[in-house]
Amino acid sequence: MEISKAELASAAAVTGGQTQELMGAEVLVKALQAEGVKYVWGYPGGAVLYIYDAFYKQDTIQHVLVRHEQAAVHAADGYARATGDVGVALVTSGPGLTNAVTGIATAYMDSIPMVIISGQVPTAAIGLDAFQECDTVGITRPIVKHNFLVKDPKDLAMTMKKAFHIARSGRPGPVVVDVPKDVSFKKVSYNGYPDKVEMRSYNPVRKGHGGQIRKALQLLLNAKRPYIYTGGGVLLGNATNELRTLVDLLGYPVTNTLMGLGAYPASDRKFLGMLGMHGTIEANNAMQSCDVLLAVGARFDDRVIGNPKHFAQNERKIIHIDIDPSSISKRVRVDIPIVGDVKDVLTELISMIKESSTRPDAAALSSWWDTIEGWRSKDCLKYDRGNKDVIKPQYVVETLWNMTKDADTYITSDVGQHQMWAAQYYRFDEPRRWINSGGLGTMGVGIPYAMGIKLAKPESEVFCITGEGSVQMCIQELSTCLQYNTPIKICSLNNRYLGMVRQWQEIEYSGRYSHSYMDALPNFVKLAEAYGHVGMLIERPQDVEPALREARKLKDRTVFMDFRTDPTENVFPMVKAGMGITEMLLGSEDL
Ligand SMILES: Cc1cc2nc3c(=O)[nH]c(=O)nc-3n(C[C@H](O)[C@H](O)[C@H](O)COP(=O)(O)OP(=O)(O)OC[C@H]3O[C@@H](n4cnc5c(N)ncnc54)[C@H](O)[C@@H]3O)c2cc1C
Ligand SMILES: Cc1ncc(C[n+]2csc(CCOP(=O)(O)OP(=O)(O)O)c2C)c(N)n1
Ligand SMILES: [Mg+2]
Repeated sequence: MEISKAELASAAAVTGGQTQELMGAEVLVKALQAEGVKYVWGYPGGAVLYIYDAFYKQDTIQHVLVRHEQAAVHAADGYARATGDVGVALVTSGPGLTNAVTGIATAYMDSIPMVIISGQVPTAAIGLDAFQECDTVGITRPIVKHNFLVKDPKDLAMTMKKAFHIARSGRPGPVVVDVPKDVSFKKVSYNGYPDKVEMRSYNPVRKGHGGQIRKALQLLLNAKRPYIYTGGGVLLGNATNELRTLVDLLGYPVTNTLMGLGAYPASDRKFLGMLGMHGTIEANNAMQSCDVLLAVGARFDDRVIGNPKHFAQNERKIIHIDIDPSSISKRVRVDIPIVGDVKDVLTELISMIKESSTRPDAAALSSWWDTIEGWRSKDCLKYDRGNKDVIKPQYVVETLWNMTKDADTYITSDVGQHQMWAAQYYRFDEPRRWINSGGLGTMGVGIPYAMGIKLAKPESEVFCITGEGSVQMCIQELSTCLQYNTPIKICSLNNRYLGMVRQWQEIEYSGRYSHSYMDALPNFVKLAEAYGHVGMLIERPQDVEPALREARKLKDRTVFMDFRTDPTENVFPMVKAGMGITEMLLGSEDL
């Protein structure tokens, strides 16, 4: 549903500048309208019925009725990741909220801006074990950027203003607004939505310290083996252009974390691929061997640095740009911290480089690049491409990439081996096109992410790369896809195993495959058809490309492609638990 600005303004404003007597629920909806919210994913229940009633009386916000609250939060989260806007979900009290918890934690771990509105029992009943009561503020406290329990409808408008501000500013994150039933029912004088918000205790820094940036510049320009390590913060801060300019000016090698893929174009030669547990040799070796590391919006996750003792063995100077001071020196000691917004800081750094007469040491850089090319020549992502007997999972992803690289495409994934193959073999050149759960690693996000994005981007092609394990965790949303006409393409790399678990059991638990195999799986083709969609079974390598081509032709249909892939394929490179990031297993011969 497209909403004109005029409609929105009139929806959110008070008629003729007059005070209106409104129910709390109506104030809430006006707040959402004033924030420019277009979509809300939710599920009704007793505690939110006044809010649902207020939704019934408006037509600028489209509400999407999901089939499970977890999916409501994931869908809103996927929308937020793809668009940069705040995602909004609405759930009822008690089980509605507890079902939403996984979605909230998922968004929190990846710093995604969201507002989750939950119903609560009436204020007088709080603490009395009332029907469908749970301590929402207590339950969600460790997994939100902030949460509010609104006790008076007079506070609703300002609370919503604060919630959106907190969610999207600084290091983004989910904010829960818990609304007791009487607060949504009571009438209150409404004077319009606040246009300003001030919180003395919350003032995230945007501009980096000039002196620190200057020190960083000196280190960077004098480096012999420089490396730029970038993460999700570049995407969250919409700073891909600045990153590109910086890399072009310096000519230094660059890597992305799993969360940062697309922050720098994967097809550019200066990109060394993803680093970390399943990163490339060149990306991991450069991390270990560099003498100056510029970390940009990346948080030195344990999947990235491997064994911290091994990481610390090589001396390097570290510059860390991050908007959240608590990210700095959390896992590794940093030499030059720069707290600020990545876009602001990179802009300043770029202008200092342009003004400076010093240039990178060309001879040292050229020798560094020679070393890197040596690592790259090992071609660590090679696999049995020509296999005619069994579908290699990498081949499905690579074929999809070849077919869609020039198209307007979004790729979501679930969690497991398929996620890593998607990250390694789909080469993302643009920001916000790769949507996955990195920090919490939540199986089940793939379909809700895809349907959330497709609603907002109806002209784009949205693919969900999943596994037969993960896809069953939110499969009920196929029903939502039909109702709201969000035709997505699901590529299930069905290896008949909880493959990532099986891989760990093979490598770390001497092949004791404890409960990583499902003896009974549904017929996914029939299941897709039962939900009103198209199902395809693909069993031979030569059928992969035709199936993808046919699915893409079915523009208006959701298509479930059940690719029967090699059940024992493993993800390589792999850094085993406790090992250093350069101690990689490169293939089954290393096992
Ligand atoms: C099965 C599996 C395997 C995985 N394997 C790997 C792997 O091999 N390699 C890998 O990289 N990851 C891997 N991960 C993901 C990993 O767990 C982490 O989620 C990921 O490494 C974190 O990425 P990041 O450092 O970019 O941080 P993010 O979680 O994206 O954090 C972003 C950082 O940027 C900061 N920030 C936010 N906004 C701004 C702004 N405007 N300006 C400045 N700073 C900002 C934040 O404060 C934060 O510190 C795997 C996950 C799973 C589930
Ligand atoms: C909700 C949840 N439960 C358990 C896990 C642990 N886990 C990580 S990957 C994985 C297996 C995923 O299997 P599948 O979806 O078939 O993907 P594959 O690894 O086979 O590609 C499991 C169980 C998780 N990440 N999320
Ligand atoms: Mg599987």
